Amino acid sequence: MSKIAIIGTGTWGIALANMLSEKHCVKAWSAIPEEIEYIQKNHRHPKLKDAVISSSIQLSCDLSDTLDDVEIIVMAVPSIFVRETTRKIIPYLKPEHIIVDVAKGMEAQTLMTMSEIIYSEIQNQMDFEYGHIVALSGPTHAEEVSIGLPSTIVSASVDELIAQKVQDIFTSSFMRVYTNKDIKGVEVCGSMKNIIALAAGISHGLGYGDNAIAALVTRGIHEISRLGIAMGCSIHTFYGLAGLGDLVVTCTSQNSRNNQCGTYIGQGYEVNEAIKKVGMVVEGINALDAADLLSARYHVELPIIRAVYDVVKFGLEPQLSVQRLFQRKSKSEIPFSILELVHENREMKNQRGVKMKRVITYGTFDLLHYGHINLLRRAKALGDYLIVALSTDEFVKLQKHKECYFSYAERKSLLEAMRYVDLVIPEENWDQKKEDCQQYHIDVFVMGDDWEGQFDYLRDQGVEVVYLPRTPEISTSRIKKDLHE
Ligand code: C2G
Repeated sequence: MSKIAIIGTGTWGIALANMLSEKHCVKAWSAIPEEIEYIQKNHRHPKLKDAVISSSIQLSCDLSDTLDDVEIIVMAVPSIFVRETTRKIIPYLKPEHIIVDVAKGMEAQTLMTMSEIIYSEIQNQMDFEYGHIVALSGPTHAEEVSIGLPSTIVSASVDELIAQKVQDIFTSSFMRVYTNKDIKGVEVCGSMKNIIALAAGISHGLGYGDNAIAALVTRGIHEISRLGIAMGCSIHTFYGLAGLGDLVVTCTSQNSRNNQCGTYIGQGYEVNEAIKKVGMVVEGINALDAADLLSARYHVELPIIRAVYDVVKFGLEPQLSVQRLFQRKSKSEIPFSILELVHENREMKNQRGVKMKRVITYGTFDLLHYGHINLLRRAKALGDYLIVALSTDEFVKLQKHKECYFSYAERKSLLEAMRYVDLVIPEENWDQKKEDCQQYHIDVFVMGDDWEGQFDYLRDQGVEVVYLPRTPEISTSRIKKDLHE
């Protein structure tokens, strides 16, 4: 039995409260007294017509009451209120609390995800582990969860143990929870898929059929995953429940507000009229500015998202926007980034017979300099094929506690331009080396001798481990220091 506070009594907050109240002690808070009174009086939520709200849920408008003596705080307010609501809960927050964010969105001004917003607000006031913030996201319509229909969801945190604790708490007779450490990927999915759902609604409103929906789901998840990979996320997240799963359920159901809103727009309603007719927050609209900025920052084309942006922000005729999509240059279905991995794996397998020696090395490679190049040149000379596992932005920030000047995408493109480097893959955590050496059939593992002895364990799986002398006088931090002076 856990003690849980739900902040926000919208449909999703109340659906979760209903589910959690089966096994746990649940309190729920709203800033709107009328919402609380309606639920207390009717044991129903105005927008969850089929659900009977459990009377064991303690409802209140008093934050100190709701947050008193709880372990889990569920942030269930719309994405645009997450920052201010976090400020409200900080006075009652303790380091041991776990915050579960269920709002899906990205903040355009900062390009922060919900967990990053929560973390940044708390960091200003007290020490708090980022790993204590969990993104809970997946194909879960509140209407269905509120009446106990079978559902699945993802509990994402950089701290696996915390993700598992939330997994245990939210697992119920009809809710199956999966963990995922790629919280950034889960949150990018959660916010961007709402825009594809708007597109699905517009398609529906234009009278198009299931073929168009299938195209939007398939190309939509591809679009979002390319953005996510450029942001250093794991592609597996995008083809999982928080990505493809949530996109399917949002694009194919009239329960989805984004779908409903898009349908009205496709039928010719003005955007604001369409939002008013839906009568609830349409997160896809709120996510458009962030999506546009992310596309520019990471140099990733997002054609469907761009088409929705033009309709919603510039009032472009929906039909015209669809025509533009269909007039785009024809292309291969497998984008280069995935092709390279598929192709390289095939190459490696084909060449294995002729003893193609494969070498791998790991690093941040920020402000690429001749010390790095000396290392990469000597590493390549030890074999025929060099893979560089490049630290993602997330890994650098949260595990190496450093800030990179260049983003993952920029550092990756610099390395890929180098003659010694054959393939660049993401380094997402300290512990992937063993698995990487297996997956990529590695013969030689190379690191600078500042890491002497740290990776000898790889010898147990038949990998030759080589530490090469560093180039002593140069380093990224030295460059930054000298430039600063
Ligand atoms: N290097 C070097 N000479 C320098 C600077 C770096 O030989 N003057 C080597 C390092 O020893 C390392 C590689 O270049 O092998 C990449 O350096 P960094 O980007 O600083 O890598 P680091 O941050 O140490 O990350 O899991 C392993 C980590 O990802 C390594």
